[in-house]
Amino acid sequence: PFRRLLATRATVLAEAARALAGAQVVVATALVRDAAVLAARRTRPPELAGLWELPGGRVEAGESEADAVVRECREELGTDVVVDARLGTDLRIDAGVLRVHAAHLADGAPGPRALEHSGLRWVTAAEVPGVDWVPADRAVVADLVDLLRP
Ligand code: 523
Repeated sequence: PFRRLLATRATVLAEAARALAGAQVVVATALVRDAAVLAARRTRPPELAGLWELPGGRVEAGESEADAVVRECREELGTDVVVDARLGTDLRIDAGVLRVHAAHLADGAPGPRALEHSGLRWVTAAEVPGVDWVPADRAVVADLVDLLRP
């Protein structure tokens, strides 16, 4: 019991330290076009390779979450997006916390291309639950379905 108490305290302290340090925020983009959302197939790390994600990445120092969404979509998809509303709640991931933002293509922006992924697909509300999502993104499936339903 004493060892368990110590272990519990260590966990609590570690969580408090992370919160004080400010957890790393990773943004993900629910890019919507014609009632479908863009899913992108990851190439790394090995445990996530082949699984589908909402594209995004780490927010950099001094950058807003919306700025990070726009930058990541340029880097990974070669296109310009306009950021809409937050989707779902904070999702705990190993890297910190994942926050999903809905977005749409900017006027006249080209269609997304897989510059860093091994594939892209547009997924309808009916198809969203059946996609082989990375674990964190699976938690927003219900929110994605709501977002895509008229
Ligand atoms: N996720 C995740 N879902 C999701 C994204 C964009 C990211 O679970 N939709 C996780 C995967 C990684 C971490 O968040 O563990 C960082 O995402 P990554 O690798 O796409 O972010 P980068 O490219 O900014 O990070 P670097 O690895 O530093 O290049």
